[in-house]
Amino acid sequence: MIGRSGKRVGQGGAFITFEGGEGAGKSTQIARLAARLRGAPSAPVVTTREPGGSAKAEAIREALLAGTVKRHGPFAEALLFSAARIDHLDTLIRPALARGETVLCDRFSDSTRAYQGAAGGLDPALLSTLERVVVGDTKPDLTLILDLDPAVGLARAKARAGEGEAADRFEAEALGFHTRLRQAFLAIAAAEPERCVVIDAGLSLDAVEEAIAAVLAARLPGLLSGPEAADDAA
Ligand code: T5A
Repeated sequence: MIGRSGKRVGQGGAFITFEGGEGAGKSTQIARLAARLRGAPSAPVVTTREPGGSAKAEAIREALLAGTVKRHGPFAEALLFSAARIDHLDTLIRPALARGETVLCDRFSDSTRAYQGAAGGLDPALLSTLERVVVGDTKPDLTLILDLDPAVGLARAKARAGEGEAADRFEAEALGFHTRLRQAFLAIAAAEPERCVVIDAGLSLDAVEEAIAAVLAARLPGLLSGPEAADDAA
């Protein structure tokens, strides 16, 4: 099977992105899936995140999450998320995929579509042009959209941050913004069902982990069970 990122899935790795609102459980589930994949006879696994994942992109992350770019508007923010993504793709994601590794990425271009587009008000056509330029052919093989009531996700993020720690630039937005985000991610999933799967992130940690493993077994069988399973499924 040829994946969307342009290489054989099953004998090599795959590019898998995790998307969703604040506190949906992406980081937690990436760590669990990475542990599961590392115990399987599959390709080596790299975990990473956006914004970030490379030295330059992590520096841009700091400015974006501190809110120093907010006053320049959502287009400036989209450009900076894109600048970070270009470096991340060039220095980490594409080299790992070229080595046949599996890349698990916490947020990717769907977050720009949802946060700067649907919730921030940028023209979707403009963002899709930007995405074509920035991402090119390096599209995810699979995108897991962790869907959760935004009030629950924000409460989880707040509880994890602990008392006294301020919300970051996007956590601090009103509930209406986060509700638009949720709708935007569900619309992306509905528009691209061959790439995206919605996971109910309101379930227990273990139940979400099992739901993700079931999706992988169905969509990318070689990753959890080795190349033979992928060949059998082909
Ligand atoms: N952004 C990003 C844009 O605007 N445009 C873009 O293009 C990109 C790439 C990144 C911010 O940047 C924005 C989006 C974001 O606002 P971030 O700090 O990386 O900032 O924010 P998030 O990606 O939202 O990360 P979070 O850590 O807030 O959320 P996660 O990773 O979804 O959640 P996680 O796993 O850390 O879990 C949060 C807490 O909930 C618990 C966990 O134990 C943890 O305490 N939890 C559960 N509790 C009960 N049941 C479950 N099923 C649970 N799952 C997790």
